Amino acid sequence: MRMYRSKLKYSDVTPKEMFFNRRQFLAAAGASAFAPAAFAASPYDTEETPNSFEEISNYNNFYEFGLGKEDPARNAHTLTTDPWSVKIDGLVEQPGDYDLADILGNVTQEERIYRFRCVEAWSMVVPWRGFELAQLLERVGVQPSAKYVAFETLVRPEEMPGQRSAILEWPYREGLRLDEAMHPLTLMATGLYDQDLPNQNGAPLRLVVPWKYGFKSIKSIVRITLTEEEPPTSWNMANQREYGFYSNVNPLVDHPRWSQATEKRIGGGLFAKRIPTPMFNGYEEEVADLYAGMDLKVHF
Ligand SMILES: Nc1nc2c(c(=O)[nH]1)N[C@H]1C(S)=C(S)[C@@H](COP(=O)(O)O)O[C@H]1N2
Ligand SMILES: [Mo]
Repeated sequence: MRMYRSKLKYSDVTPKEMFFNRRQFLAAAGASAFAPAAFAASPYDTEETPNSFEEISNYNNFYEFGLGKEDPARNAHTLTTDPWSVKIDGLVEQPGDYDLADILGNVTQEERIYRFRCVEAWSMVVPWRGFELAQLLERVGVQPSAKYVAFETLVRPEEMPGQRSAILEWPYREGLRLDEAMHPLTLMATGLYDQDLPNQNGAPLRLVVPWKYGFKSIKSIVRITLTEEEPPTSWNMANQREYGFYSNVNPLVDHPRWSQATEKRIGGGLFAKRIPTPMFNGYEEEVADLYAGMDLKVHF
């Protein structure tokens, strides 16, 4: 039994209380002879206080549903997320159209509380529910020549009003190097707090790569392709100078138009102090090795 299915519902308490209760519970459980391992917090959980469900689901970037932060919450109810299937193709042993239920039936989901840092310099802390992307890639079998993973969002202009104009080139695309995709921090999220993802957060299946700027965490995924070459990605295609393929969170490399040294935590109120942005968004210990020997100013 995982935390998100526990009897104490997140909705019963504020996120802060929940977080505190859980830590207390863990401390108590740890002292007993039969500590329920399934309740263990992920070693990857941040200690920072999660944002509320309301904050996470009402302040979004999802250009398929408009440019304003409140547009996705207002517009994304039109998206049909069931049935849903994901085409997995390219350099894989078992390519095919995988039904979402089939994907979820062959992975282990868990809760992960991650920091989330948008390239626009705002941030949140989100309790995701999801599974490690590595589990899915291992299941379909990655061919030895594969070096990258490309992702695509659904194209369905009838349900996605933003796709009726050329804000970006649709589909929204993202990509990771294979070792980044296989990293245990890299999550495919299906929910947040105790429920399925709200449409505006990328239902029914979205990527979460917590050490990279938010735009790498592509939403409502319908295609995953293993490739040999670095795949084209939406924001890099739109503005190569401002958005690199890597887009690792880095307080030392400013965006050409603003500093990345600090961030505004959503929900902090009008007069909240900006907080410093840590290297790799706080996941330096886990991921720095992936970039050993690389000049992070060049490969930004
Ligand atoms: N398909 C798609 N995925 C997307 C986006 C988008 O516009 N379309 N926006 C990205 C950006 S810029 C951010 S910051 C995050 C926002 O995720 P959230 O709304 O769940 O906080 O989604 C990313 N994934
Ligand atoms: Mo973003």
